[in-house]
Amino acid sequence: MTERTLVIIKPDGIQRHLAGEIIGRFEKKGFKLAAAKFMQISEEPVRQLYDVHQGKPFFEGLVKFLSSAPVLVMVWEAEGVIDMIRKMMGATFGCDAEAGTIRGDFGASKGCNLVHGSDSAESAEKEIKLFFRSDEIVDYKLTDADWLYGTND
Ligand code: DAT
Ligand code: MG
Repeated sequence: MTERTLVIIKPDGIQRHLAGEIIGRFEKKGFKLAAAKFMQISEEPVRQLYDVHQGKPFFEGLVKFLSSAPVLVMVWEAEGVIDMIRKMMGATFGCDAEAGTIRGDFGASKGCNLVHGSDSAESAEKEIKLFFRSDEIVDYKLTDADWLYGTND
């Protein structure tokens, strides 16, 4: 089933010039970019994005970090995209993440981990709504979709 997921290239990803690298991985995998905004997020939407972590010791630091500098917020679309992007991101901390993943290849930190990706269909729906109106999500067809999904027979 076609899914959409929210991806954020976090402040460290932008400051370390890794936005193109991260987007390139998703493009080459064949995912469809459906929406994008370059912005500095204020604290309130960050609190909502991470509301499941409210009260944890790292929560306030996380809110400060995400709202401290510009980020690139995107919606990516594909069959099974939510789990595939989580796999491509790697484990939460760069120091634990497998080589070959975004966090494993480019990060060693426990705080700055380059990228956010929704962890379930429910989270994706909630998170996309925090940043995009439905008319900001672009509906179009990738011309190579049949080749990507093997439906070209
Ligand atoms: P993920 O980003 O892999 O979905 P998460 O949802 O568990 O991870 O946590 C959200 C963010 O909070 C994560 O990207 C980095 C930060 N974080 C999580 N656990 C932490 C911890 N124990 N110490 C410091 N920061 C943490
Ligand atoms: Mg998470």
